[in-house]
Amino acid sequence: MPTTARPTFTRAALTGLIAVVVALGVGHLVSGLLLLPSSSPFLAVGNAFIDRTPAPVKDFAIRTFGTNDKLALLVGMTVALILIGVVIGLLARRSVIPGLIAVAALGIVGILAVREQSSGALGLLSPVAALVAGVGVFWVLHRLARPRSDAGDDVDGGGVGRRGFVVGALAASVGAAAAGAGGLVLTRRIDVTASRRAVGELVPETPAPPIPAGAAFPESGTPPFLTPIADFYRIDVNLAVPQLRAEDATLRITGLVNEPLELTFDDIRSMPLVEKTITMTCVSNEVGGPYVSTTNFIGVPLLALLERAGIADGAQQLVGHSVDGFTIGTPLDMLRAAGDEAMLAIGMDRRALPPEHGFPMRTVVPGLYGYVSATKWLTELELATYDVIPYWVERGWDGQPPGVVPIKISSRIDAPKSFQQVPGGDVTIAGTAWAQGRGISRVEVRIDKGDWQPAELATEVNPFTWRMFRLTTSLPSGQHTVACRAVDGSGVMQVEERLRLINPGPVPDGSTGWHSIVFTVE
Ligand SMILES: Nc1nc2c(c(=O)[nH]1)N[C@H]1C(S)=C(S)[C@@H](COP(=O)(O)O)O[C@H]1N2
Ligand SMILES: [Mo]
Repeated sequence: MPTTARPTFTRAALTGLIAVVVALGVGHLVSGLLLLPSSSPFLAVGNAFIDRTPAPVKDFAIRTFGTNDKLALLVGMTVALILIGVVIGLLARRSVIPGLIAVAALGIVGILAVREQSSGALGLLSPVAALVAGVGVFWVLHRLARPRSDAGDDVDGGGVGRRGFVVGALAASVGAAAAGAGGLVLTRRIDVTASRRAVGELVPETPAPPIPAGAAFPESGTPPFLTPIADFYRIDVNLAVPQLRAEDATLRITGLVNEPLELTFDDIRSMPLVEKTITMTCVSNEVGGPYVSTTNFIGVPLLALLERAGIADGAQQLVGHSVDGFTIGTPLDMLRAAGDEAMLAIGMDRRALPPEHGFPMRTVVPGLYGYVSATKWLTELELATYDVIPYWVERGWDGQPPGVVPIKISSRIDAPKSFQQVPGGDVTIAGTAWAQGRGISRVEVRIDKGDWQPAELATEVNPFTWRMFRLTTSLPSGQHTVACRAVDGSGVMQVEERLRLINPGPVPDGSTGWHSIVFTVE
């Protein structure tokens, strides 16, 4: 009686859904037991997805969700997996076979993602365990879900009756939740917070000069000169922050060098440390966007370190490798141009780097966008020719001559905010400008159709940092449009032409255009 042997719609859907959830939970648990968080199939599939997202879409996600882009992806993946689970369950109402095949296929996707995202064969145990658990749970629940008539002559299935499915489904769900939670607890075990705390205060031998009082106009609406660490923009391709303990970290200097070098975190920490005030920017920052922040980085000069290994003839770029295999390439001539300013950084604000910003070590080359200079969770510095293609260059962004450009001159109005209503009387227009390496020598503001007027500039800290500006004027009530434009230290004017990153086409070396906003005076 094939019709009576069919599970109900709800039971079929739940069977697929629970099997998928159990698989993910078990995969996460095993990744925790192995102390290999990156082998969790859920995270690996997410990271594999990020790697395949075309740059414009990634850019859209960053712009739309900001630093919550990762949360948005995790939520989206969860919804998609729920739907996939339900569909798998419904596919298997007539026979268990298509369901088993579909769960196994999903498991194989997990295995492939982990193989790509996590190094070493051991990590494959996580998705394999997930596959086995998913298939097993699907098979058992599917049996329990069928009406009794079909299981009547079955020894173990026969006695469970109607409640068998409910009990089985509940047990599996609780098991999945416990496994997932167990995985979270175990991955916490290798959490780097303790390692980071143990680094303690970092004291530079050469401190950065103190920030003068007039370096920012927060009272007029600019950001503070030094960005609070919690507000420092974060951009990377990692769903889960890579966990690398300082005591396990080594930095290898390899490739076209006279003598490869290997240094521990402690080796670097015990070198004379220098501190520098640097403004970092992301190439994905749109006109008026937030991906620019300033901090006191602490570390050692990068070129001097490379010279200890000896840069061999023929080297064209420095390729930074991350613990997860991510790569960034910096043209050697641009690195040399940055001279002593380029750093191997181990701290911000006199504390070890926060995990999100690359703990325990990263590179920072002021004057260059992050994607060509600022490798986080750094494990290796490889001197190479341009035959080595770094992550973003492979995905269509500029990374090799003549493509690598220094950070473009940019300026942004911070106050008033777009569409803000401000009280009548004097109105202060305030903002931020940057052209790292060249500095800012002038910022002009235009109100409505008026002339460009020079704005008051904040005290310059150094040419590698941003510079705040403001202009106070009285305006009649009503709607106004203000625009700003900056001139760099060598007298070059910020480009007027508005080039967004995805429209009309990708601009693989940074947006341009004058920022303008509309606001209302009451
Ligand atoms: N390992 C790793 N390093 C990375 C990235 C990344 O995705 N992975 N992103 C780069 C980009 S695009 C930028 S703009 C900077 C951002 O650094 P922050 O997150 O500390 O601000 O890190 C760079 N270093
Ligand atoms: Mo970036």
